[in-house]
Amino acid sequence: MAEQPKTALITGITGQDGSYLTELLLAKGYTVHGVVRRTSNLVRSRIEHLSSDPQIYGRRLFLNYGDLTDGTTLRRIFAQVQPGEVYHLAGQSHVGLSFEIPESTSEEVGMATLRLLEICRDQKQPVKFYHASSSEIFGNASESPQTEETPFRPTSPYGCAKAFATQLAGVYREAYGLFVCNGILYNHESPRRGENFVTRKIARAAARIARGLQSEVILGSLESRRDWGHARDYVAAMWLMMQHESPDDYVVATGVTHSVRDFVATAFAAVDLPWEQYVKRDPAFDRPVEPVRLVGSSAKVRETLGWQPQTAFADLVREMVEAELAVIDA
Ligand code: NAP
Ligand code: G4F
Repeated sequence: MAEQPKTALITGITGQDGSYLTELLLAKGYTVHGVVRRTSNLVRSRIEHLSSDPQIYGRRLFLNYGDLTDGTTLRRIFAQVQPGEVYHLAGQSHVGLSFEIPESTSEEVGMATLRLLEICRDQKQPVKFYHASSSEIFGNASESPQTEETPFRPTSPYGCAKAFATQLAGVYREAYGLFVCNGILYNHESPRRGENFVTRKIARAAARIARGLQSEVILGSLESRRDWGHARDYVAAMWLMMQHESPDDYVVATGVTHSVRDFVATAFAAVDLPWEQYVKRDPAFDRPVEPVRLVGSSAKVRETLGWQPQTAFADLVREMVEAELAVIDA
C-alpha cells in the first residue's frame, strides 16, 4: 500500500529557516501548512516563489493566519491540520533587540513554546514537535566546544527565554512521552537572512558599496566570533531529528568560528574592495553582554543522524554577496 503523504505544520514559515524547510519538505512530498501573522504588507518575500505557484499553493502548501500569542487560534489550526510533524520556528529572533524588548521576546520565545507543547499534549493523533533552540542558551559557556551536556548560562533575554523553552521541551518529552526534539543550532545564514543580522548587513553593504549605492557600513564589535553555517544545511538537520526512532536534543554547528572582521574581509574581497576604507565602528551596536567562546560540537548529530554541513564559510559569504549583487543588477 502506498505511504500516506505526511503533513507538517511550520510556525515561522515566512522566516529564513521556515522558507528553506518548506522547500525541503515539499521536495520530500509533504503537505505543508504554515502559520502566518497578519502584517500590513501581504508580500511574504521568502516564500513568494512557492505561495504564488498555483501548482503548489492550495494543493500542497497552505497558509493559516495565527499568532504565537493567540492560543485559541493555534489550537484551531492544529484541529484542522492534524499535523504529524510540527516545526516550531517562530519568534523574535534578534539577540540585540531582545535587550530592547525583553517582555515580548520572552512571551514569544518562552511562553509560546509552552502554549504549543500544551496543544501537542492534547492531540489525539501522535504528533512530533521540533523546537528551534539556540546556542545562545550556553551564553557565557563553561566549556568549549559546547555539547548537549554543557550547562546553560545565557547572557541575553533571548538566551534566557530559549533556555526556558528548551528545558520545558525536555520536561514534556520526559513527563508525557511526547516526541519532542530540541535542535540547539548555532548561527546559520543565507541570502534570506534578516537585514539586521550582521552577516546580511555586511553582504548587502559590500554589494551596495561596490555598485556606488552606499558609501560606508557602521558595525559594532568586529572581534566577536561566531560558528557560522548555511541555513539550507541546518534545516536538513531539523528534518533528520524528526525522522529518528526516538526524540532527543542535538547541537548543530560547523565546529569552526570566524570573527565579524573575517566575515567583513571575505565579503569585501568578493567585490575587490579594501574593507578598511568602508567599515566604521559604532559602540551603539554593541550588546550589554556578549556570549563568549560559542562554538559547537556536532559529534552527536553527525554520528547518530549522519548529518554534516555542506557549505564552507567562504562559499557562504560569497553566495550572500553574489545574491545582493544579483538583486541590484536585475
Ligand atoms: P527569522 O528569519 O527571524 O523568522 C522568524 C519567524 O517567526 C518569521 O516567520 C516571523 O514572522 C515569525 N514570528 C515572529 N513572531 C511571531 C508571532 N508573534 N506570531 C507568529 N509568527 C511570528 O528567524 P530564523 O533565522 O528563520 O530562525 C528560526 C528560529 O530558529 C527562531 O526561533 C530563531 O530564534 C531560532 N534560531 C535561529 C538561528 C539562526 O542562526 N538563524 C540559530 C538558532 C536558533 P514574520 O515574517 O511575520 O516576521
Ligand atoms: O548576527 P547577529 O545579530 O547574530 P547573533 O546575536 O549571534 O544571533 C543569531 O544567532 C543565534 C545563534 O547563536 C540565534 F539564536 C539568534 O536567533 C540569531 O539568529 O550578531 C552576531 C555578532 C554579535 O556578536 C554582534 O555583537 O555580530 C556582532 N555585531 C557586530 N556588529 C553585530 C553588528 N550584530 C548585528 N546584528 N549588527 C551589527 O551591526
